[in-house]
Amino acid sequence: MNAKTYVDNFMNELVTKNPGEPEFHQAVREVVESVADYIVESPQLMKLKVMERIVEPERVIMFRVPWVNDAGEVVINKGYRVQMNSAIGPYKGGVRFHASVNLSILKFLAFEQTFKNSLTTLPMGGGKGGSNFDPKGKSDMEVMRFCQSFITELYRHIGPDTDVPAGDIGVGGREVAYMFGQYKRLSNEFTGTFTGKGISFGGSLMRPEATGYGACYFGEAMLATRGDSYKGKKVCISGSGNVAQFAAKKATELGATVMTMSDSNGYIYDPDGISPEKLDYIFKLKNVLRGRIKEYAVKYPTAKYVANARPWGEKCDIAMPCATQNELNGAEADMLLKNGCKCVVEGANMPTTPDAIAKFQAAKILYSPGKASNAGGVATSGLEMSQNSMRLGWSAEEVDQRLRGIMSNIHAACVKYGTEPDGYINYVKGANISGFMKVADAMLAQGIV
Ligand code: NDP
Ligand code: 2IT
Repeated sequence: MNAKTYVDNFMNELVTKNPGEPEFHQAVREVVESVADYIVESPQLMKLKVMERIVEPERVIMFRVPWVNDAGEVVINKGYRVQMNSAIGPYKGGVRFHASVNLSILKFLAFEQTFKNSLTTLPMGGGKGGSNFDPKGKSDMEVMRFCQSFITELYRHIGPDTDVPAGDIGVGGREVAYMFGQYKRLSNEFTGTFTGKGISFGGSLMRPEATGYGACYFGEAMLATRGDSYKGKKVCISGSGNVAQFAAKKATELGATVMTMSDSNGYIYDPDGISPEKLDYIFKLKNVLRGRIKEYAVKYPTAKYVANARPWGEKCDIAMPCATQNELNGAEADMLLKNGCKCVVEGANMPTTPDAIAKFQAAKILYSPGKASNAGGVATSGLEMSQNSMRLGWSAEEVDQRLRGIMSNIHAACVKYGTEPDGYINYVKGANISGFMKVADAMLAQGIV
């Protein structure tokens, strides 16, 4: 069978078996297209149906999350944990609280996580969980009660050697702490079952910074293949949450100027660049005041706020989508290319649509998929697990050194498996093949499970 026929047959069957899950289909198609050549040449992978098994979650837990809001009303949300693949380690991956959360989104994220975790070289399987709970505008006590109810069901399915959740959209230090507190109470154990914990109770230094910093380390490695760097570059960032904030901080430290940040209502563009002082304000605005990005343009009137728009029409050398899936489409890719963008580094998971990726690759600009360039977050979660197991903590410098080493190794793996005959590095192919090989190898060894 040739690779194209394999992909067509595989995707037809996947879509039939998993109707109404467009994000999951999109994530699977990308990986299957990358590894098809490799699979059709391996009788073992074909016969033992490794890819067919990888796309079927080992287990999906879906549950009711009832809680009481400050007005005394009963609210019911949906809770999920997708335990995708444990071939190379316990399930590992974040928890997302966002109104849009559904099974398709969590399956795509758990699927991506499986290959991302494999790329980190650390022993972690793939998982993802979440709820359609919307933390915006909720009081601390409402968030706490919701987290406690969520864990009252989930605690029986997770554990330090079973499944280790962490943060994602809508889940940061506050939510992880509330979930950890309830988990500890119900399990009567103090173990490293969550990562992204507070420093006073087993969290790793540098975990908050890790995803954004790691993305910039990866971007530096990409630019270095063309004798270039972040220095003197204009960077457009989307999002203003955990990943976006630390991507902006590191990009600035590396000598770039950050021009934009955004949230789901719009974006700000600062013609003078977001200086370190202005970025401090964004950290406070988002993490302490829990405000909206438009307030930046009120505080700094030389900046503009554009409602209901994304930042990709602004001129930049480097684009870092750090908000959510499918937030950069083909028309926006055309605008970035027209404005001279040379490098796209994904901080979010699957932020670039397939047609936009194709445009970047056809133009031969540097483009990295999130599963490679945002892997620093989960890699540092893996380092938090190691520290918890050893019952000691490393210094920030030590964690940062390890993070740099891991990002550099992931980059090298992408170069090894993704370099095309003309020398262009196809990071999508490189990341997918390299991530897949280790998982497939472990699955072949473990029999039909
Ligand atoms: P946060 O909740 O801290 O921030 C999310 C940001 O993205 C906010 O600015 C939010 O705006 C914006 N956003 C969320 N949903 C949408 C949407 N539907 N449309 C437009 N903007 C949106 O999350 P993180 O920074 O942790 O996560 C951002 C991305 O990075 C996600 O794709 C996540 O999966 C990925 N990621 C996160 C890692 C981590 O360690 N946290 C690790 C690897 C990847 P608003 O406030 O309006 O919702
Ligand atoms: O998408 C991701 O890699 C994350 N949200 C981080 C997962 C983790 O376990 O740290």
